[in-house]
Amino acid sequence: MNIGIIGAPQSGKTTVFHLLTGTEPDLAATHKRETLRAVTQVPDPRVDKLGDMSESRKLVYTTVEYLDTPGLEEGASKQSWFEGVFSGELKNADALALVVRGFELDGALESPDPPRDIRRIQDELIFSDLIVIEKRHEKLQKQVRVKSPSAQETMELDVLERAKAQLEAGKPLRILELGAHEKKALRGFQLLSEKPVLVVLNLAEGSLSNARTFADKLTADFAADGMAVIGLSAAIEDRNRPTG
Ligand SMILES: Nc1nc2c(ncn2[C@@H]2O[C@H](COP(=O)(O)OP(=O)(O)OP(=O)(O)O)[C@@H](O)[C@H]2O)c(=O)[nH]1
Ligand SMILES: [Mg+2]
Repeated sequence: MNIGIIGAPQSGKTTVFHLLTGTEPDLAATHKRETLRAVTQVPDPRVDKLGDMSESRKLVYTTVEYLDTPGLEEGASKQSWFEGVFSGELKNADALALVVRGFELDGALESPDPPRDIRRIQDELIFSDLIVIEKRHEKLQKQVRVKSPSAQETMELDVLERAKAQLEAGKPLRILELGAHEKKALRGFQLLSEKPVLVVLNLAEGSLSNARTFADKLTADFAADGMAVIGLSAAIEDRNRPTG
């Protein structure tokens, strides 16, 4: 299982990454615009038990691979972010953790506004998918003009048109109702707005007692987009995690 951690700059993505993977931050590398990758094993008492019972078989834990990405910035760097991380490496993720800043940060250009940040990132996912879908749609349309389409191509054309309309309306593919065959037709494109999203609302330590309330509010706002929300304070959790 592959999880891509995405979000606006300085939202706490790298802190969440270290928290989830149990890796130590490399202070010299902080804020370098690069992606980090780490694999963790999911402890599973059932696997341990099987291991005790049989010495001959090799038992493996489920592994989860996390990918930490640079923040999305407006302007010139947006293009490289898109090409490098976004459409590139993130494609393989099975799910996305969208980290949003809920804490005040010295020197930040904007005050925290989780719904704004979620919408911004979602719009990027949608925009990125629209480019892919339009390209394929155009190509297929040209093809069926010279040669009558197979049943498979007719179905694909229909799915592409529905996906296109969904994205143009600003809605993620996650919530487009598709049959099993239709889903399969889109799978190869590894579309970003189709991936499940868990919003990680990253709060200041002082707001933690209200984490539930904040998270419930966001859940209500984004349930229609098929997103789930959790509230935490990555900085505190990271400080408190067991070492060694
Ligand atoms: N108060 C508070 N600060 C946090 C929290 N999580 C992260 N920070 C701080 O926010 C800043 C950014 O954290 P990072 O984890 O580097 O954020 P990022 O999203 O990886 O940043 P970029 O990769 O530069 O986009 C650091 O100064 C963190 O100490 C939190 O839960 N509460
Ligand atoms: Mg980072």
